Amino acid sequence: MTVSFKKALVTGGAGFIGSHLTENLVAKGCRVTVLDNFSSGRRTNLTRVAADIDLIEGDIRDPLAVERAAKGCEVIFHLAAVVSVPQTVAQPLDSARVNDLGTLHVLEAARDAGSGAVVFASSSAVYGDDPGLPKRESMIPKPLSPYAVQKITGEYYARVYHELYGIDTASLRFFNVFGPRQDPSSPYSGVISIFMSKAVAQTGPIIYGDGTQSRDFVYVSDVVRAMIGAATTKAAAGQSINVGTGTSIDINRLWRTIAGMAGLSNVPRYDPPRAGDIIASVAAVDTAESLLGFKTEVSLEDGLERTFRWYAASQTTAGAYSQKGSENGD
Ligand code: UD2
Repeated sequence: MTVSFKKALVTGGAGFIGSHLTENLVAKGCRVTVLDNFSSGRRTNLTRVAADIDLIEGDIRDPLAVERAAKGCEVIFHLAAVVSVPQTVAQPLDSARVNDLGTLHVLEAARDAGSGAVVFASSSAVYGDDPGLPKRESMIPKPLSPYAVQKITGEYYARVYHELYGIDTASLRFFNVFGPRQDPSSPYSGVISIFMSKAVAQTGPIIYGDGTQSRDFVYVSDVVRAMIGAATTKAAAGQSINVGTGTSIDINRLWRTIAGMAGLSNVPRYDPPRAGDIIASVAAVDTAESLLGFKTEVSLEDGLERTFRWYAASQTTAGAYSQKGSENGD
């Protein structure tokens, strides 16, 4: 399969999701520029495509770096961000320089370069603790952290750039994304990456609360398909669209499934719930279906199997996923 654009910029292309997107675009014959400051991204994530991409070490806080990276790019995928919620809580101003101003630099660079489309990586965090389920794009955002405020702000800017300047901007609200290369090194890393690293080390995890809280886990290759779909679908312009599966699993069952893959019968340790933890999260998927014709293809079981295999293989190759806390922004 090919894509209708020849040259794309991926900001944050050395990160977990960005590197999968970059590989997929390269495989489709697209010329890709990656802009990353390696604050949480890693060069090794791009090993397989290193010879095929233009890799620029630069920061989205620097408007000239973004402008240079965007030259000639028909499409921009904007994933670079401070991705740690606790980091944005500790440093609201510094994180706003990246997540708010950086996003504006990307949108300006798109305007300057004459890019036709920008796909912005947003988050289900914008829904906050709204008890309504499933989470619908029509719900009023209830951000509970600087991170969520910054994501909804980016969405509003993206929409305004569509309305004022005619760029086909689309914001995708990722639910709980998982897959190979997700970094498990911080306590706030995605729960699947943490459970996987525990399982391959043959130890039990910590479950916060009673483990009945549930999440909508979406496999990274499906997220990549949604991003490419959003870049090439006119109907997505100016819209905010959930990217999830429409189903959820609770944390107890998630651990039992992963433990089963590792042949483990460890009982997890139960600690008090995390402050601000929400009970349930699941995406309404009809907007993605109707606007993008998008449906997830990888089942949770398949995705977990693929992810488990990757963590198991990484453990034997010099700790490929072990990472210093500082690289994760902690
Ligand atoms: C997700 C996002 C976060 C923010 C938030 C908004 C990820 C990785 N995080 O947080 O950035 O957008 O949604 O709602 O996508 N848990 C354990 N043991 C562990 C780790 C986690 O029990 O070792 C629990 C945790 O308390 C929570 C669930 O697992 O109930 C999922 O945790 P998470 O950090 O993967 O994701 P979430 O939904 O809290």
